[in-house]
Amino acid sequence: MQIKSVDPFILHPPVNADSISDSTHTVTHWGVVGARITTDDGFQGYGFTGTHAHLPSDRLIAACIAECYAPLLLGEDARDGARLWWKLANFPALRWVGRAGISHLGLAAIDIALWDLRAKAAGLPLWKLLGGASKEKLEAYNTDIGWLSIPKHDLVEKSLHAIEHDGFRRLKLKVGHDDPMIDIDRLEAVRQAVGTTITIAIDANGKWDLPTCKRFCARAAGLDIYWFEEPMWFDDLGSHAALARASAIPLALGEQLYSADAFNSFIEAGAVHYVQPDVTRLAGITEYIRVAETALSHRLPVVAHIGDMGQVHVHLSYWHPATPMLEYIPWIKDCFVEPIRVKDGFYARPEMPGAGSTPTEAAISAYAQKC
Ligand code: 0YR
Ligand code: MG
Repeated sequence: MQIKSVDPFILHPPVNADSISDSTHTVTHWGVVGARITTDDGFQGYGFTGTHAHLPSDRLIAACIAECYAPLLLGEDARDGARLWWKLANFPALRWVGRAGISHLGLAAIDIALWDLRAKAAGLPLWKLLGGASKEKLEAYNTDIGWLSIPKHDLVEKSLHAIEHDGFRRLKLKVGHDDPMIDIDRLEAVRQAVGTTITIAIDANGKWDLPTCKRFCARAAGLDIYWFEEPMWFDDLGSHAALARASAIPLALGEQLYSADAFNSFIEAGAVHYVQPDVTRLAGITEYIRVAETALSHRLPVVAHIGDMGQVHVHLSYWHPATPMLEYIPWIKDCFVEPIRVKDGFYARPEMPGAGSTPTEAAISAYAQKC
């Protein structure tokens, strides 16, 4: 399986609504920025990272794939995934300019493509290549009903529809207004409408500070919040450790952490309860596995963040024994040969060989941008 070519691609499919907002940003499209790796025996592996579909920065990732990583991969054996990850992650000139950010997102795309290749060559879905499924059914929790751009009345309607029509039992709502009492009011309305049996998690996308979070958590105490995700600035370990001590609401984070080392710090400090690695940010599946295994060895649940909108993470979640559920945002699924599928609140298990990362010809012709 000698690597013959490494080609970048950029797709910009639209999100489900005209636009959606969380506490930090508004998006109209999702960026699928990836690598296609071809081998001499005719296999093609695809991997990608997820972005806000900002073409200038997407092109930086594509250039990193084509100009920095491709020359290091040509002629290599695609079966040597672990060795190649180390080679790319530790190439001195690249490590000098980026152990996070653009180069890391590019490495994620390449690592996923290499796993996709190996799974296709083995004739197995990724979860099977990794060692088999740890569960019969994987529950989905719905994030797509809870954007900050949705007014309170619609938030209640959408929550009820997701439960009664689509069979979800778990929801996640965005929070993070300048006045946190607006968020309390929205949460109270949803909790009252859905009753006590539905799980409600919340996500501030890093917006607030420690005093705001303490005040918010005291007011939210009766609402049975399943977890509070990214309450404060992503790298602020001390404040998360302090909030974990001050509040009974469990903390979730990880979608902005770039390395196993960063997760280690949060886990060792008792600053995270639900560990949320993301292959699209963590330089791929190889580093994700390190994080998930560390979390399991600390007996913490692993609930991936889905920068890939679930295509790869559904495999990892079916496989990893510490994963009880997976986020659901259905923006880009129809771009893929085997789209993620949720029925009655549970993910269908993918069965095609590969990592679920192969885009369709139709998606490429509809959404491709010039690299
Ligand atoms: C919107 N999921 C998140 C969405 C997501 C973002 O860009 O993808 O809110 O990163 O926090 O839990
Ligand atoms: Mg989040």
